[in-house]
Amino acid sequence: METPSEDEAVVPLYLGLDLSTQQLKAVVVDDELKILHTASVQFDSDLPEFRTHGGVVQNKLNSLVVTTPTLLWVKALDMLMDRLTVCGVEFSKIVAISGTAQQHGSVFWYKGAEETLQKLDPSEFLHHQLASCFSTSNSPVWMDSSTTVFCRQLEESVGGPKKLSEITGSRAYERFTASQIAKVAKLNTDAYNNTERISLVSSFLCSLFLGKIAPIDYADASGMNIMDLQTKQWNEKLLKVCGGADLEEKLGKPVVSYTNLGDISPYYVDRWEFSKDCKVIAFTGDNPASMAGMRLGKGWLAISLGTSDTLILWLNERIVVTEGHIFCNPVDEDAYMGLLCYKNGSLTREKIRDKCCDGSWEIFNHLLDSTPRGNFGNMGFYFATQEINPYLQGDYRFNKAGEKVLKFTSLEVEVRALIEGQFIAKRAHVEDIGFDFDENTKILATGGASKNHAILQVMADVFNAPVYIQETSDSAMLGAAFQAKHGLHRPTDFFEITKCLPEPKLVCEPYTDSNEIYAPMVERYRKIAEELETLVTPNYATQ
Ligand code: 5FX
Repeated sequence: METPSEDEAVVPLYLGLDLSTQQLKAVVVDDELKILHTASVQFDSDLPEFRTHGGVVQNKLNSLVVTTPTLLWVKALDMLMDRLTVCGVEFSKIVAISGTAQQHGSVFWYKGAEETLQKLDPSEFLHHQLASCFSTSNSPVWMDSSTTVFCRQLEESVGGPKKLSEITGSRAYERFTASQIAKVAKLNTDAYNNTERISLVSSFLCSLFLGKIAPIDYADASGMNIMDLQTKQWNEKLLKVCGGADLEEKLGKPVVSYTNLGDISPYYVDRWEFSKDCKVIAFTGDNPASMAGMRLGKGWLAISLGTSDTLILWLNERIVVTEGHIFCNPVDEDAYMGLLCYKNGSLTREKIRDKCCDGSWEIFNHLLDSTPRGNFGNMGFYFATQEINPYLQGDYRFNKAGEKVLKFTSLEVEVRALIEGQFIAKRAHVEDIGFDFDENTKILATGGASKNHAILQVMADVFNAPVYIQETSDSAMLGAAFQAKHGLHRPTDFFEITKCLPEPKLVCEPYTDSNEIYAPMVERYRKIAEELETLVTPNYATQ
């Protein structure tokens, strides 16, 4: 057999897509996973005809109802493909595609939609051909919180929130798909009855590439409140409460997250000159894809410090949790991932910075560095907006004797109380979700505040673990591109596929006495949170 000349040798490329709340983005990487091209479409500014704000439409009569016109996403894909062409992407070299999308949102395909997908005309835009393919023209998205009554029904049907969490990995949340489907089935029955299939946003985008309705992957399916995490099948009782006998068929069978679903639709071969052998790998949710993009393996905990703080962690086993979420692991079907979301992130940190430091991070860091670890026994918990976990709002300050105080004695104590308090609570929750802390624990810090060394030092000390950072941003989109290569090359392990990438950089190590100082403070936090929470009655509709 002749070896191909350099010109003839095909350099494989991989395409990763990310359909987030405000934009649709794509990245093309080479075989070494090096970024070659990126392109994006901003929903508000590039598609103004849909009149979205931040990519969504808030219902004028009921602000809890938040949706995105489904056709906007289709049109965004038409535009994105044009932009990738202008960038000079050689579609014929792409050997595999995968993608990711905001979690929990749903797409209701009208009867006959799959046939339309199978017979797409390559001379026409997708959005012209799919205009009448949706039985609800607006897709509920993760920001919707209008389904409280259906959440309670779901929990009651299986014996309470804890039982629902035991089955699905989470108690009922308004944004999770099961209660959203139940709402459509109950309040928009005609649309529900005319629905051929229901996709998550991720599997919907995947369907557009596959030319038929794509299966939902295990990791994103775990954000629905309807899949049994043990059997990885839809739970019969929950199917019944949400939709009825035909819901199982509408959802299709879920699959392992890195499943190779087969060849790309001929539409892309004819219209964009993709190779007919290009494979489509199952798409997943943005948090699981971020886990892949950060290459978060065993022993790693990712802490994203942004508008809302988010923690993602690798779990070997699953335990039952009533706060936080357990999802199937996107890169290893035998493992799980934990997800903890907090509403009080950078805005709360900025509020204290403005109050104590005239808006200066420099002064903030100076104050943080000038107070001792443990803050003389003072502890503070600050929730500028209603927090999910713990379910509290307001500022709570405690002195060394455990007494509630209205003010601390100095600004530096306040600043340290804020940062220590945020990490102490997170450490308690990470322990509660089943993460094993040991000498191999490593933290990956991401998001805006991960550039702040003083904050990262407190993180290292409270968690008693070294803190690392990584150059890359857009971890969900990159995770999708890595998953494209992983899915194509299975059974090769994900970490083998991605080992060509640079290692994260160590930025902070804990002081040797950190655990002695913070382990008792974590215990103190547990007691304080429990006591404070008994004083409030949760109104879960705001979560
Ligand atoms: C997670 O449960 C969420 O609702 C969000 O992180 C969305 O996935 C954002 F897209």
